[in-house]
Amino acid sequence: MKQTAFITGATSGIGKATAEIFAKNNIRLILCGRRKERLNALQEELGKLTAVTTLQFDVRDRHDVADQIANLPKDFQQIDILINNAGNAHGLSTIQEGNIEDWDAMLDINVKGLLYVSKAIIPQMTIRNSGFIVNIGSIAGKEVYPNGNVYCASKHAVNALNKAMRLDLNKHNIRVSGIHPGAVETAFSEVRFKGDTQKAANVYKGYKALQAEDIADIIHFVITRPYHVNIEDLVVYPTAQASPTIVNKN
Ligand code: NDP
Ligand code: 8X3
Repeated sequence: MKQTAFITGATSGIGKATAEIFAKNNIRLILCGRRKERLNALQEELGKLTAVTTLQFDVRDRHDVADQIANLPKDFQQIDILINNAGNAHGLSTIQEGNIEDWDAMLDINVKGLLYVSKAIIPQMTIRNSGFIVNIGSIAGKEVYPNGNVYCASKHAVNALNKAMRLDLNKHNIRVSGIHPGAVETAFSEVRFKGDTQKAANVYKGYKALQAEDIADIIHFVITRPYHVNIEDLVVYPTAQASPTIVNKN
C-alpha cells in the first residue's frame, strides 16, 4: 500500500525538494505552508506523479493546525510519515542586541509549531502502532555559535524533542529521526537577513554549500530503510564546512 507523507514547510527549500523526491517515489503527499499560490503550483506539478493535497496554515496557530489536520479529506487521514521541517532563523545578533519579535518568531515557529503539528498527528500513529517522524534540526541544535543564541536554542529544543519522541514512542514502534544540516543554499539566509539578498548570497559564496536536494535525498534514504532500522540522528555538513563558523572559502 502507498504511504502518505505530511510535510511542513513544503513551499520552499528542503521541504519542497523532499516533496519532489517523495512524489517521484510514489509517496502520497500532504503539503503545508502559508503561501497558497506555491501550494497550488506544487499540487498541479506533483499531482501528475502522485496524489497530493495541501493545507495552508501558519504553524503558530494551534487551533487552525489541529482543525485542518482533523478535517483532512478521508483518503488523506492516515499519515504514515511526518516531516517536521517548517522553520527559519530571524536575525543574527548578540543576545544583548536581539530583537524580541525575532525571538518569539523562532521559538513559536521552530519549537511550538513543531509541537502543535506533532500533537495533531502522533495520536493516530500510536493507535496504529506505526509511523515515521523526521525532525529537521540543524547544526545549530548541536553547537552554539556567536550571534546564533535564540535560533541555536530553538534547534537545541528540536534536538531534545527528537530524542524525547524517540523515547516516548518506542513502545509504539514509531521510528523517529533527527537530521541536522549545516549550510544549505535555500531562502533560509534571505529570511534570516530580512530580505537582504546581498547579505544572504554572501553566506553561500566561495564554496559549494549543501543543496536542498542533498537533504531531501538523505530524508528519502532515512525513511526507506528496512523496518527494523532507525537512523536516529544525522549531522550533515558541506565538505567545505567544518563547524558552524569554520568554512573553507576560496
Ligand atoms: P526556506 O526558507 O527555504 O523554507 C522554510 C519553509 O518553512 C517554507 O516552506 C516556509 O513556508 C515554512 N515556514 C516558515 N515559517 C512558517 C510558519 N510560521 N508556518 C508555516 N510554515 C512556515 O528554508 P529551508 O528549506 O532551508 O529550511 C527548512 C528547515 O531546515 C528549517 O527548519 C531550517 O531551520 C532548517 N535548516 C536549514 C538550514 C539551511 O542552511 N538552509 C540548515 C539547517 C537547518 P511559508 O513561507 O510558505 O509558510
Ligand atoms: C542553519 C545552519 O549554521 O546558519 O540552521 O545555523 S546555521
